[in-house]
Amino acid sequence: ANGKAGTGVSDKVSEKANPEANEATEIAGNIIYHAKYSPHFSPLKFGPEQALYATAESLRDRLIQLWNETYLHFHKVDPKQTYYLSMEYLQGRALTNAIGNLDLKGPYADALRKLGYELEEIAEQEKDAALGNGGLGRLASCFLDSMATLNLPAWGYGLRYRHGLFKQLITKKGQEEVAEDWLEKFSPWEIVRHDVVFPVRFFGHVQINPDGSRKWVGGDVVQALAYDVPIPGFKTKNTISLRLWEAKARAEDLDLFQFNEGEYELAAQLHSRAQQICTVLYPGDATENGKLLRLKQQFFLCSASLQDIISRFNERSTGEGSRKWSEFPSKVAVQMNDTHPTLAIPELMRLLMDDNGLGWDEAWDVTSKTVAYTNHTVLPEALEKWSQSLMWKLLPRHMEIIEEIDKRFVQTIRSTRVDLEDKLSSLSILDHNPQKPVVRMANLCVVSSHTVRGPSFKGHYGVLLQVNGVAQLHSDILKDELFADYVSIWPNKFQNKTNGITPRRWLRFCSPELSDIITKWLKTDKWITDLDLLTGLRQFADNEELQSEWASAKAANKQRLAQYIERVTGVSIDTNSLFDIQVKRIHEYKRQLMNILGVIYRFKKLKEMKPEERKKTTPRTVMIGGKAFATYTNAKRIVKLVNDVGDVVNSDPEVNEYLKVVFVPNYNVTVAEMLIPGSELSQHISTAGMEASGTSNMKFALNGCLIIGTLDGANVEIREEIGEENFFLFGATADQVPRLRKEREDGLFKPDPRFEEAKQFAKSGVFGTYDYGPLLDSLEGNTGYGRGDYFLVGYDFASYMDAQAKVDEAYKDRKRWLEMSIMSTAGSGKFSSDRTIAQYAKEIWNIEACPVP
Ligand code: GPQ
Repeated sequence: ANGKAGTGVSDKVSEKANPEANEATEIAGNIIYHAKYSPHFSPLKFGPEQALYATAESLRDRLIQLWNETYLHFHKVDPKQTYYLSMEYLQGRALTNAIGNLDLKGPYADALRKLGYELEEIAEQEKDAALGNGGLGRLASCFLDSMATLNLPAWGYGLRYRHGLFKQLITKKGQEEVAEDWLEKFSPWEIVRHDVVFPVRFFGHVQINPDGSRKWVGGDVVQALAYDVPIPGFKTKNTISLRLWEAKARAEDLDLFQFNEGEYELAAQLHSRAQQICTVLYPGDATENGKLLRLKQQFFLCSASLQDIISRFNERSTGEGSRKWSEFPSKVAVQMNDTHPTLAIPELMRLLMDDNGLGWDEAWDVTSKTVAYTNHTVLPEALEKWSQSLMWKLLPRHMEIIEEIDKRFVQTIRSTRVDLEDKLSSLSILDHNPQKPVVRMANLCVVSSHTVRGPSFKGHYGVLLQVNGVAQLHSDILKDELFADYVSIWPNKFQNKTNGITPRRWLRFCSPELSDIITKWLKTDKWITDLDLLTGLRQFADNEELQSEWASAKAANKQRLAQYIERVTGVSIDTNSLFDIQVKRIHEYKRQLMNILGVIYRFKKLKEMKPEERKKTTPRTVMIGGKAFATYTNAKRIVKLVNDVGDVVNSDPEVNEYLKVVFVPNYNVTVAEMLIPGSELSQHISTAGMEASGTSNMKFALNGCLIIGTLDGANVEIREEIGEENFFLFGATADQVPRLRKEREDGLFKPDPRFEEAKQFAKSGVFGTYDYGPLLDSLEGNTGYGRGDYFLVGYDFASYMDAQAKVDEAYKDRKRWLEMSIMSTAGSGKFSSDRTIAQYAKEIWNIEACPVP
């Protein structure tokens, strides 16, 4: 297909003149036009990369058109609109998604063929936009797809990081991190808005005016410049925007005098300070604490986005004075994706009071009716706390406002709830611990987002319950534990919104084979936007014809995956073996260590078997992938261990027919799109109560992959939907965990002998010279959490191994396995992000669809 690579652009212009201009010819002409006139590359070459950029630009033309229509329509109708604030978006690639959502796959494939290329080959040239760390960022991206598809008046706001999540290299040392460079050439999808610029201040001080009003002045001011990434909905005109802010210094910030004196660095110091803000994605995932730069990033996102939101409100508003501002919550909903954008609260208060003259009560009323907060974790170390002194330095006016919010809250509780007096030290926003006074961001969110029981007429807010968790179990834990005392103050403030995933990217586009079979058997493709229709497959789950089609789609996806694995790791895997996958960020609570210990035990047993015994076992290929935070030592040791085990197992001629172990490097959205369709078993094995939801579990189930898992996060609901007979369950339940931790710590139970055997074998040196002692000792000794085996690997290992044995047995009965696989897909309808977003729209935001005619 590369035949024409290397030839010049002008050779193909004649195609444009083809009189029989069908859609494909027109598109081909368009692509050529961009290759020729968008001056990114020299015109002499039209290789796959040039073809990618030109193809993307031809699509961007359409997206801009649709985006303009959508924006004008929203402007005219002026509905209430949602603004999703997130520090992370894991968009992945955009080409296949845009072509699919615009329903242009056929014409684009034909057009590219005319130019000598296959669409898939061109799509593979694209780099992932990885402006996020893991589940939270990918969730935001799935949400955007659903908001557009449901025609909702909604926007995403984020930061345009110059470098996204690091690239993971696997070397002899284990994981190494390399800076990622998605903007190396440029991104063909973004549109810079030179007219959308807002000033954002840092540091400085608060000035008190003669009338008593306050103003934040001085310090550094940087410009926030908007870049819009169009987000097309599936088969709808509605195309919304992901607005990413970039930080820029002003021209006058360059000190020409100093520059002329030869003091180049001093002269440009404001420029370089501004530039730092969006240089890298903060590589934290749930457990890492922030620094000054991270706080700057958070405030930068909040301030720019709110100024933009307010200016749009002003543009569209017809009211005047305070009446106008009281209408703000009926036009604007701000959703905070975890506490990272919490500064939106004091910033909105500041903008309303200091820039628009509202009094405290008015500003508070507007703010608390506007913001809502989603919690994504109960891990205590992941609940953001900012040092008060850092906050006073960087954001003095915001600290005044936060103090006032806190003071009023504490006063109200003191005067109305004497019973909570002794709880106030943990309920208040400011923690005055003399060692380390901090601001507790989750508390700020909960106190500030009110339960609103306003009049429920069209265009106004109804009964809005404004703090939510991301799966039923997680939301219950929030209510019963983390936020229990707040529940006693505001019983109705808390609710659940179980996460979801977009069925476009995660089934329709990543597995066209399986999608076509589903459409054939359901006799409609409406399931793509109405995922509950998948239940229609249940009646055919034991139909042999469907099963055989299902099996061949799976086989094709396994084949494709095997080729990929061989290409990136050099390991050749048996496509008849059970493909067993665990991919997610590496974290002790996610228990990749339990997975690999199970593999080690399996390896040991296989070694001990006689050849004819081995033949009776179920051959497996275990794939593990994921990134470890750069300074998270135990996570990096786990990566190293998996790789070392793989090296030994895969080169063992006695065993490698029955077991292969592969570490899949650089796990990201695109790799997931390859792995998930080819999976047969996936592992979601976190310690119960610790994984807020999980979302890859939903993707695997949707693709007919069986789950081995604990009763944690969304696993609970997946099992409910697909049936317990189709789910390999094991492990302690969330309510047992505290007691078991105590017992484990006190040495009150003896771990399963298989656990001890696996651990000893791992320590014995069979897997190389690296010292795994400290890692394995975390399963008994001191983990830094101060208690041994905090994640209960030792406790759950026994039931885990038993469940794995059931998996081996089940896989031998191919017919039954296929039936379970079909039942998994059939029961996955609930986990569409369309369902999740429809619930947010109705129960939190009170917004309605606004389809472009
Ligand atoms: N999650 Cl707090 C992240 O990916 N990053 C974070 O910083 C926090 C949470 C995840 C969480 O661990 C998963 O269980 C969820 O499925 C996911 O957010 C989306 O809600």
